[in-house]
Amino acid sequence: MNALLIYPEFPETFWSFKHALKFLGKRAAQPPLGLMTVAALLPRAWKKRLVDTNVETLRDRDLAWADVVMLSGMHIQSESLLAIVERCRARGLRTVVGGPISSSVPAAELKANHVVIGEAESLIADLARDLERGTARPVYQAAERPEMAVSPLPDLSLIKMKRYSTMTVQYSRGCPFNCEFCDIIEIYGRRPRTKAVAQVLAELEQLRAAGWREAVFIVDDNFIGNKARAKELLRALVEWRTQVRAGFDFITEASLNLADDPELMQLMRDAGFKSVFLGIETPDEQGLVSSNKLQNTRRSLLESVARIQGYGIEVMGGFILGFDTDKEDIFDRMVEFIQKSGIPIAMVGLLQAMPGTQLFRRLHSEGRIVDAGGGNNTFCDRLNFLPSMDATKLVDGYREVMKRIYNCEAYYERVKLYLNRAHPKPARRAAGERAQKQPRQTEPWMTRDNLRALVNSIVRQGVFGRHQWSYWKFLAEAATRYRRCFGAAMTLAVMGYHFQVMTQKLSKAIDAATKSAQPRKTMLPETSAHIL
Ligand code: B12
Ligand code: SF4
Repeated sequence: MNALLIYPEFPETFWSFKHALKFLGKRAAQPPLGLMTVAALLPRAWKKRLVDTNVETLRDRDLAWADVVMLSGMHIQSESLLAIVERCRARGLRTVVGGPISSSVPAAELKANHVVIGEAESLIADLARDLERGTARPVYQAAERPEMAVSPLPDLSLIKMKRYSTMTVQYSRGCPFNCEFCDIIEIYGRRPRTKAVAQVLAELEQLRAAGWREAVFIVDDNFIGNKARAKELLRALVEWRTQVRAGFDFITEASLNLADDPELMQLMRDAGFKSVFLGIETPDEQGLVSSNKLQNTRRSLLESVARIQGYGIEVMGGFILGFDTDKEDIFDRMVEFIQKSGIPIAMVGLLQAMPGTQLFRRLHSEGRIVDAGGGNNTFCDRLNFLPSMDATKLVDGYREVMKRIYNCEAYYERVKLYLNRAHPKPARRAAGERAQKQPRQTEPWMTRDNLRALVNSIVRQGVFGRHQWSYWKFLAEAATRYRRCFGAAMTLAVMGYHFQVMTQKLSKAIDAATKSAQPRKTMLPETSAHIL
């Protein structure tokens, strides 16, 4: 069999990082790890090719080569995915769709010959056999969530590595918490399943052998879902980094209780973790309680963030507006919190009721669901449910929050606050005191890619940008006050550009949506029953 694996295109969103990636000469942030894993699970005798439409064009001759097309994707990729399925159908080509989208969109709506719900490890052998025999069923649903020990080394040979800014490795799936709006726990479960240390090291070795030296994203739902196992891996990573002298920087996602464990934070720092994405959601305690985000309650969120930053780890934050508990002061409180947090990359989104979640079920039973949503909560101009606050006020308030936090001055203030915490100036020595030998914290930043990004940044932001004065002021400070962490400062300046461009686009999208707004009806219970 000739299997063509296709990854559909993402729309332009805050998460696409499109406007920052241009500076680096990259086409996408990360490769499709799901399809690379599926490819490794398919029979050896099959021939495989992968086309990621985010970095290359899907040509008719690719389709002509294939016996079967296998697609993966998130809910947000549905437009592109459906267009590809349609293109295949027109040629009479068999299609299989899997990935998170199949847990959010009813199988019939995906229009594929076969839909796979769940993780491939436990069902791919049956699917491959049935495809070979021509007896494949319309829907395959994994009966159980597989242990990670059976997850293979992803097939790295299928991707064009240089077109991505970051490579990915998955250590665990699932998260022990129970946030009402979360679909992670519905798709991947609440018991964190981890790979063995040797499996992770083998994946890193594979990347190293292929010449990768840039950042690696550990794409876990919650890297510290099982703290004891995470520490075991981190100790091994510290040792491995020393042995191979590999300059991988790591990025990951974790829960805020990371701040409660100094040993864990120290190990992450030692293992080369440079940033972590945390779901903070809201500065309003009532909102956290009502959405069951209890791990973020009964603490100072600001202090927790600062503690993590103190270990030299940048915090990226996820924030949500639109909880039933939100009052009209939530917008000011959100801006104030984000400014004080020193979180440069703040992903603020409108609450979205993702199909299959506890939130979706509750709102549905209250007759408040409007539609299944588009799978994107950070670049959206409307809600998929009836909120308790007036919907127009909520969307306008969201737009204002984005404009205020991505205003150039406000953004650079946060970057500086973070840099001060993560890279404090060495204390001045008293007269006569001898210098202590400190471990080297700064990595060589001036690689070819980074130099190119710096030049692009100076041209686009400093020469043609709309906020030249703020940019030059920041650049001057980065080169003087923050020269020991100049690389981190300039990387964040480039990221800021993406957020400024996207905020302007968001504002226009909201204007257009407000003008064409129609009265909205809620879904009838029977129309949504299949995705509850
Ligand atoms: C890394 C990551 C990203 C990366 C992009 C990665 C990429 N290139 O695709 C970044 C950070 C950019 C990102 C962004 C977003 N993401 Co994201 N992301 C992830 C994360 C953490 C890991 C993805 C991964 O590599 N997994 C590892 C692989 C091995 O797992 P997998 O893809 O699920 O594949 C397995 C199965 O699904 C199945 N399978 C997959 N494909 C196929 C195909 C076939 C044919 C078969 C048989 C089986 C099969 O088998 C595989 C092996 O078991 C997941 C969470 C997760 N646990 O997966 C969220 C996740 C995929 N993201 C999600 C979301 C919502 C987003 C955003 C829309 C967020 C937002 N609020 O706007 C954005 C959109 C991106 C954009 N450009 O606009 C959701 C998707 C929910 C859904 N139902 O669609 C997830 C599940 C997390 C969540 N609930 O929040 N994301
Ligand atoms: S901590 Fe994050 S991954 Fe875990 S249940 Fe809550 S939202 Fe989901």
